Amino acid sequence: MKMSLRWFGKGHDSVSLEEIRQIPGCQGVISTLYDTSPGEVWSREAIRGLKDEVEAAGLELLGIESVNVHDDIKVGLETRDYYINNYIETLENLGKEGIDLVCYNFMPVFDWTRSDLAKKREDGSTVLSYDQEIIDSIKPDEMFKEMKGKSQGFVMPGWEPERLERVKELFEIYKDVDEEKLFNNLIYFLEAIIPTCEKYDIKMAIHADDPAWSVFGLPRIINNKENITRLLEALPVKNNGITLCTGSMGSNPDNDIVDMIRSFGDRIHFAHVRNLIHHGPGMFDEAAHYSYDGSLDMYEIMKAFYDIGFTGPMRPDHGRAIWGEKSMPGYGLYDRALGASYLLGLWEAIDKGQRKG
Ligand code: DNO
Repeated sequence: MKMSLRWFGKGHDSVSLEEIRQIPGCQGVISTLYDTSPGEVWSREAIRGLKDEVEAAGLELLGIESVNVHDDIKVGLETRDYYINNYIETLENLGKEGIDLVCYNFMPVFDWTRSDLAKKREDGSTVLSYDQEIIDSIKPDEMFKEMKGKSQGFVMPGWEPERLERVKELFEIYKDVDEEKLFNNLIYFLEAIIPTCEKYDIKMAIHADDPAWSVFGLPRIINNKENITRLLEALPVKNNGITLCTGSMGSNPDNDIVDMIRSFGDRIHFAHVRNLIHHGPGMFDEAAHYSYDGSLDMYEIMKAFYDIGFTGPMRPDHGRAIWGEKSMPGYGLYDRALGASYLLGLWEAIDKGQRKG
């Protein structure tokens, strides 16, 4: 396992590479070209620029999160082949620069969704939170405005202002896309790109739907063991893999994360590890990574990753906002650094315990 932190790039992130470098055991970052839009070809020069910048700080660029998929591909419009070709070109350029992990998602309209980005906890920290009742009471475009208002001035991934302008149009183009169609469009996309991934050994790692159920009536297909198994079996090659995000999958208490990790095994290429507290159906708060702060058992999760021989990048996912830090919601330095240290501590204990046993 390679511990990493997500980094949004200079000018986009409140956290610097120099700070990340000082987190013990953190080998690298997961980043993206934040100034590009879905469907655009990433140039080799731009990729190399990002890589050089990361390496100059003594870190490795361990993967890309995300190369976003254009909506025309998800909807299955005629124009999709054009955007798929662009995606392939981007993959080729990434491959030539030695990048071997690409995280992406196939969620319509919204990437992740929360009803609150700064819910106050008893200890004075704030966390991201989700309450289905609140979501049901707002319209999608209001949702965008609200997220923007609460994002501390940062542009959050998946909530870019240009998407807000198009939200009504986006809902319109997705209106005939049900789960079956979305799934078929995903397979169409993967069949087209996998040969390039195989050529450059790029592992595609689809991110779970967050939360793991339908929001605003939109279809969801990467939300439970059955659906993920269907995807992995539809294209049974290693490069068609997943990002196991404990927080997204864990939003639904029916999802047994430990079982999923053990079942998906070497098709997991990237791990997002965070904890959350379930409050009831469709209601949860994010939490500190520590097992006893939330509903997920981090020891069992880390043990499962250890047992499957996981060698890919792992990152502590969203943290609380603590110690007065101002950052993109969920992506401050302090709580994610605590999370990384805690997860590495669990890993060391599991590893040493195993070797003695
Ligand atoms: C939110 C993240 C997502 C994730 C994408 C992957 O914090 O987990 O934005 O990066 O869904 O494409």
